[in-house]
Amino acid sequence: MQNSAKFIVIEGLEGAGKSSAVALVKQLIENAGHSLVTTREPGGTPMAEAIRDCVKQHWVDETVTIEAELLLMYAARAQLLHNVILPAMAQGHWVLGDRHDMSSQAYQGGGRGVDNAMLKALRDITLKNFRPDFTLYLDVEPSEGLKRARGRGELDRIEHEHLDFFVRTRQRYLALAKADRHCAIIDTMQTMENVHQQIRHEISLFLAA
Ligand code: Z5A
Repeated sequence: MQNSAKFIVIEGLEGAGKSSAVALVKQLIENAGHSLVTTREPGGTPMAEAIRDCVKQHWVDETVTIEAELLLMYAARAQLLHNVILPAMAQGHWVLGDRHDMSSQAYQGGGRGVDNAMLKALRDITLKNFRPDFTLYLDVEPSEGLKRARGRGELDRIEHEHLDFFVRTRQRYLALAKADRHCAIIDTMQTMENVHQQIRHEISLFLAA
């Protein structure tokens, strides 16, 4: 029997509404009769969660280099892919990811200015030909996203970046999302109810395809 397990990813800036989108998509996929494993990046295995803490925390008297941040993101992704995502899919479970490789393309590529050749090399080493079957990119204006994220409490190291960083990250996200025929863009500068309605529509199209 053909294994039709799918990998779906939710992407977007902080405050885009990924957390509630993950909960909604999980419900829709499970209602369609598929068993589902959810993941988050960086994170999702004991080692990858330790990397998550490492990249998000503030380091006093030490600059976190762009290279270190980049390599840590891919180290965490390798752990998650080989220990969770691929084994789950091999058993027929669908996987829903809160962030994946598009985050590195957008944050490290767009935000930090890492060049495409380096990103491609790391992606080739880490993922080979593995790609999401479907991505929902939740678009938010950076100032609004940060306002929502701030409303939730203390900001982590990356969230402390200047607005410009998030503007570049969003530009890269939009360029990637528009170029990817397996990606739908959801405008989240509207009520949560409308956002969820659009998500339902996109997932129903994906399930029917
Ligand atoms: N990162 C990276 O640089 N490179 C990589 O390769 C990867 C990640 C994988 C991970 O942090 C950090 O690592 C992230 C990117 C970087 N850094 N930053 N900055 P994370 O996983 O904790 O990600 P996050 O984006 O910071 O999570 P978040 O702030 O929780 O975002 P969210 O899940 O999209 O937000 P939310 O919790 O769903 O919503 C935030 C609030 O807004 C909440 O109170 C909602 O009720 C509210 N909200 C959401 N939507 C709406 C609408 N439509 N209207 C009004 N209010 C809303």
